[in-house]
Amino acid sequence: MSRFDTYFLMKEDDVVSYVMEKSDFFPADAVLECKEIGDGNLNYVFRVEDKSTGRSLIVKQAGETLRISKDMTLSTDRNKKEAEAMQLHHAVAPGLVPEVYAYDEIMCASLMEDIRDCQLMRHALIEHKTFPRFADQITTFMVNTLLSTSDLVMDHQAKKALVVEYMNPELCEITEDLVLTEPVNDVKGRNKVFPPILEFVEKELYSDKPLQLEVAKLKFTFLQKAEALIHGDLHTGSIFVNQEKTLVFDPEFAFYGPIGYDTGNVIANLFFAWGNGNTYGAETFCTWIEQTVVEVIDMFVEKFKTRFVATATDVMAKTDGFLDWYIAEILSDTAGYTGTELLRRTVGMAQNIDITSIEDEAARARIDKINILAGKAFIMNRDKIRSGIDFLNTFLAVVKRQDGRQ
Ligand code: SR1
Ligand code: MG
Repeated sequence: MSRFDTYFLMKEDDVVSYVMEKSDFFPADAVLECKEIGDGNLNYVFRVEDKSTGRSLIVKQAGETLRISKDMTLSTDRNKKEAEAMQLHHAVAPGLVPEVYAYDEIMCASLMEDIRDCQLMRHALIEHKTFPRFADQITTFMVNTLLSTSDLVMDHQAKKALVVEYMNPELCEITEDLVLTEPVNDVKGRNKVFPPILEFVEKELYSDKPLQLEVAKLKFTFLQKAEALIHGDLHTGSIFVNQEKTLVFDPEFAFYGPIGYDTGNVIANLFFAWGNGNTYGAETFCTWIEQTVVEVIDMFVEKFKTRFVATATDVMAKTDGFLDWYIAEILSDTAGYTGTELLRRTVGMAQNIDITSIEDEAARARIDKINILAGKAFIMNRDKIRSGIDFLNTFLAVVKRQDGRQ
């Protein structure tokens, strides 16, 4: 009989006993120290370190209520699918995903590799650090995980089995509400609008009927387009980086959805970092962000084409013109979900510290307005945005217009 035979939410001391009992990662004489280091909205993340050797691992446990709001509950076994998705990603994108050592169905906890030599990308970007290998590595991650789980490559029956296996209704509903409804229609009254821009949000989001129609279409694309096993929450808080490496983790929102949801999240979160850098006059950093936006889109397209030629199996997908049509659809979705992410992190309940850490009221309001207008431009013009430079120019044109008005 062990006290870990029944689920409970662990504290730091519990986690020390837990790893000693449940894993052989540490020797019996290890001097273990545990610290809760999670800063996400959902789960508890513990680093356990052997002080005598410096070896460490991560324990991630799901709580019954969410960290962001005790009123929101989710089933605790949600982390099982996340662990499986990480293992799948680790297999198709080696070197770009931390290793999962084990998943415990009772404690709803996974034990995984601790990436000590990297920094959470959002924190690094707030320090205005640049990462020359990021565009190359994140596009390899996305192309490998997305293309290889799609109907372009997989046997269609095997792919359908994965669609069933990765049904993720609870987590998808969070996205359907928080990202694809509430930014333009605050039905649940949960939005957190920065007070100085309340009137602006009323006019630009809550009263804009054509925008609401386009967001409705993007919501139904998200609900219905089972294109690939997407990460589902690919923002800079789900990525570790250093000068050599990029590692993607936290795929708890993974399900079969539109490829452009992942690519769009990456692009929007680069723009949040730009907003912080621009506010504080970090010019070299902003130039790097701008180049990275262009490179992420263009490298994604190039690698997608190359890997398609090497691995596509569907005979009709090899029809002349099909690949170009398919990529244009992905880019349209990418632009649309870049837009919804820009909107939801600005007015929704789950915001980004890149922006919320801006203390000067006028500076914060300026960036919020830019992100709202850019979000709208990406959504409304998504069928015309077809290259990396189109993504960058869409954003910079809004910055120029908005700054000209002030
Ligand atoms: C209620 S969860 C809020 C947000 O945190 C996660 O990281 C997802 O982005 C989700 O939308
Ligand atoms: Mg997360």
